[in-house]
Amino acid sequence: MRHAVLSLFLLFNAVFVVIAQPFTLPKLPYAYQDYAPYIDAQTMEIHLTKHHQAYVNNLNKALKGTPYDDYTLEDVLLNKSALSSDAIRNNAGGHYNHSLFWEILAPKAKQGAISADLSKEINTSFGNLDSLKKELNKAAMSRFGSGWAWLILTPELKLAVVSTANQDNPLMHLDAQRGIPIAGIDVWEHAYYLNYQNRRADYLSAVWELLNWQIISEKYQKAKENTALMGRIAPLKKKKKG
Ligand code: MN3
Repeated sequence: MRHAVLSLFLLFNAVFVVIAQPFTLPKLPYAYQDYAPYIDAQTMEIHLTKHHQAYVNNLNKALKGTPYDDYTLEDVLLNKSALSSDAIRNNAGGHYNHSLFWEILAPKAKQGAISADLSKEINTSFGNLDSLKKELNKAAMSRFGSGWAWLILTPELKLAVVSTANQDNPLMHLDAQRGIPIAGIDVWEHAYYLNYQNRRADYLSAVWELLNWQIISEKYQKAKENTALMGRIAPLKKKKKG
């Protein structure tokens, strides 16, 4: 009997671990060629099946045998000790950031409308959508080297535009404004080099043609309601004056 209980316990744990990890590559919601002409099919395919796949593989490898090997992706990103490993930090960020990026992109015909709620909040925070676009593009253009530009919801429940280096993101313990990502734009050269070479500005204009504001609105709504996650993200400490 004891054996049976123990076996059942081990089986349950094994099943649980399989569900929690390892992480797997998500599927794109549309076919590679559906994002053209804004992002070409080859870039989409390489970006997903080579770059993103590598983050997934290396994340699973980096977590194996660590205390974090049954953590959810958010738990890893919020854990300062886990992120002290560059391999975990870079690849957990890479997996999270790209998964979000694929979700918010859609071909024109499949894009949904922005919600009244998010639209109102954008007007309050930035003036209008065009001003938000300018600010996000500025964050993306001024990111030296590789990184991301983000629209986030801060712990004060305000919208903000931030930028992070490499595969960092605003959920992490950074010495910067933190928040739940609502939208993110990948400004690594691998995201645009085949079609746009060094022309990051042209690529950014193209990305704006692919943003699915219905999904971004849903992400805004979910972030607002996710008080558990928000409670784990500390507000940015004000720098002492003087
Ligand atoms: Mn990328």
